[in-house]
Amino acid sequence: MSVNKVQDWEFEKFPIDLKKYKPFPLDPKKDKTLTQEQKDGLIANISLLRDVVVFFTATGAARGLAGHTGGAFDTIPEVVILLSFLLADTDKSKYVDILFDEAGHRVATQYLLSVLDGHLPVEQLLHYREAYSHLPGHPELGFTPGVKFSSGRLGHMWPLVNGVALAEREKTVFMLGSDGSQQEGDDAEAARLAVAQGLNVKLFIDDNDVTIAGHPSEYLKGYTVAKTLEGHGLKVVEANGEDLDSLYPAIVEIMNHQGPAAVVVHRPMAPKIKGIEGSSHAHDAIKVEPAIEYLDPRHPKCANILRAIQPSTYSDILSGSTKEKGACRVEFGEAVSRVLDKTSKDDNKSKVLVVDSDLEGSTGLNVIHKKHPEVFLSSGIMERGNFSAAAGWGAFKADRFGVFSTFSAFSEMIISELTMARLNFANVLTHFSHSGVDEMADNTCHFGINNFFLDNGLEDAYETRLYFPADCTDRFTHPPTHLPRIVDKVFYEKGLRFVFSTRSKVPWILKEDGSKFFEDPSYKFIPGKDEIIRKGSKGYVVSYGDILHRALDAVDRLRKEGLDIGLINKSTLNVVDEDVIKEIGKTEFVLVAESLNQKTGLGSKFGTWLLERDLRPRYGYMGTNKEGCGGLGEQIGHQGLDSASIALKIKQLIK
Ligand SMILES: Cc1ncc(C[n+]2csc(CCOP(=O)(O)OP(=O)(O)O)c2C)c(N)n1
Repeated sequence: MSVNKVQDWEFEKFPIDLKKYKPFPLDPKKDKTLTQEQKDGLIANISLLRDVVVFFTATGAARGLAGHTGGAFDTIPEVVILLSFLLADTDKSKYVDILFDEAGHRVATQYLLSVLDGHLPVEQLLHYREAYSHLPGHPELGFTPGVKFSSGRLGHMWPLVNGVALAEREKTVFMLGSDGSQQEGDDAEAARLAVAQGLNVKLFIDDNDVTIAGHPSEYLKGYTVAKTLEGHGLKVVEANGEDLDSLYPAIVEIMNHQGPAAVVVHRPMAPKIKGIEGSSHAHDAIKVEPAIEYLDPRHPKCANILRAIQPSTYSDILSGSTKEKGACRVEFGEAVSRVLDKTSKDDNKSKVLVVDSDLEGSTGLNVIHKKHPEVFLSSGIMERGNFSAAAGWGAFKADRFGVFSTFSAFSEMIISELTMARLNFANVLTHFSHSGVDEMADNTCHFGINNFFLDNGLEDAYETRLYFPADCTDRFTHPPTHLPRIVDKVFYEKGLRFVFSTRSKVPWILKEDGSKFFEDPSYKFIPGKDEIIRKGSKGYVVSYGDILHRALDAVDRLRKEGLDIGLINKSTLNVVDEDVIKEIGKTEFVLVAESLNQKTGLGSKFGTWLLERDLRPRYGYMGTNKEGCGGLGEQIGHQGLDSASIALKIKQLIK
């Protein structure tokens, strides 16, 4: 369970005095320039709110819950000015009073607004991203008091904001934007609609030239936010975000323009925070040391609280698997690199193209970037276009293979592109990391649970295979285990091949004699064949991925009680292994346990597969069935997918 030392800490409600925040009204029609007093007031408010953001986002970092600081910190000047506009709109006739944000990871702003609006007690901010704190990694409407919209998948907000503007024609709608989110194709569509319809949408785009993997000016040459929007027909004004003499008039100018308009706000990310300014490290939650250095001279109490917080610990050592764990998502890059090591750089270059979408560090592609730059393409946050580029590379000519990767949640974005890739006989190996829900403090919008949507071709279509490795190579002992064997086997196969991994590390699956199951030299990965992890006669659990070791713990415990229950690892998710289904279908029960969506996952199909074969064991299935609770490992218990819940379900199926 998480250790929360802050609750024992002696401090008045919150160690920064938010009463010092003194908002005042501004009307962009009348207050076209700022008096010195207004300027000073804005500067004081900006500085105060920025300190609050640094402090409470750093509590997430201190607990090991990650999070984001820089983006929210950046946009505070725009937020403070917009709050002044809202304050001047006394009869609420001019503006929709929501600061929509297309970069949902900047959720710290929304939590702060919720506090300022009196919906959240300020001390709640100290529980940023903790499980059950109702402060998850992205804003969720209906989940956090005072939060007014849901956001978190980049590029998805502006199109919705257009709808709000269409519904409230007489009002102006604000949206905070980012140079990362603006890379998404949906934003281009939204721009066209906003211009065609003359919508009163005003964008305030933090153009800090930082995203997760680096600087757009380096990896996406030719991309400029301002020129893009101008090209679509918006009114665009550029400003220096750290100079009110530049920022305020720019904001006033677009506010007085009828129709869609944007201020493109230039600034280095996290300006003046020593150690992270201008770097992509500022995108994530600020690390404790620079936060302490920043806060010590301003709010020593905050710095002391950060020093006192202990990282959350979450331990679930289970029987049947090792206590050590490995990161399959990182190992994917290693496994691909090992395949590429076998051929010359020239050969690789002519055959393989690996396309990243700004997540190389999270999905393991950075290993390929480093070891095999000859095949690597850094690209922007443009999953649809990037997937299709990988597919186009892998189509139309034999012996070419595209590789693509991002989080599983965003697999939902490429479904249509996938259909066209299939109809063009494309050969693409895609790694979707962050599958399931484990350790997803980013919460529901980042759940990667609809992976079966990817198997959306017809029975006679070009081949689609979904693979979910159970464990990865042990960095210390090295013999290949499950993931590298799968990658090695399928890398140069034809068709659309998907490899899934989880955000969380997973342990190594053990045989009953204690040796590693997938390290056995006699083990061969055969696509479409299930692995029998434990043989049983009474009934079977069918599982895979991050639930396999949890199911194994449940099965082993019940076996010790004398119940002869077996366990299957269904590593090829979408192919029926006729031998195995026959064997398990003849036992008393079959339980599918998985972390994908209970509505669309394996469990929603397996029962049909059994009935089609006239196999009628008692049948149960369990998968992700609830919106998230935030936090890390707590997500699994929240979904009832822990080993105790699996054991209970097995017992319910035994008569
Ligand atoms: C559709 C989608 N793709 C990828 C991500 C993962 N992601 C979260 S933030 C981010 C970078 C965003 O950069 P920017 O919006 O400029 O924010 P900043 O770094 O300034 O905070 C990425 C790639 C996502 N949330 N949604």
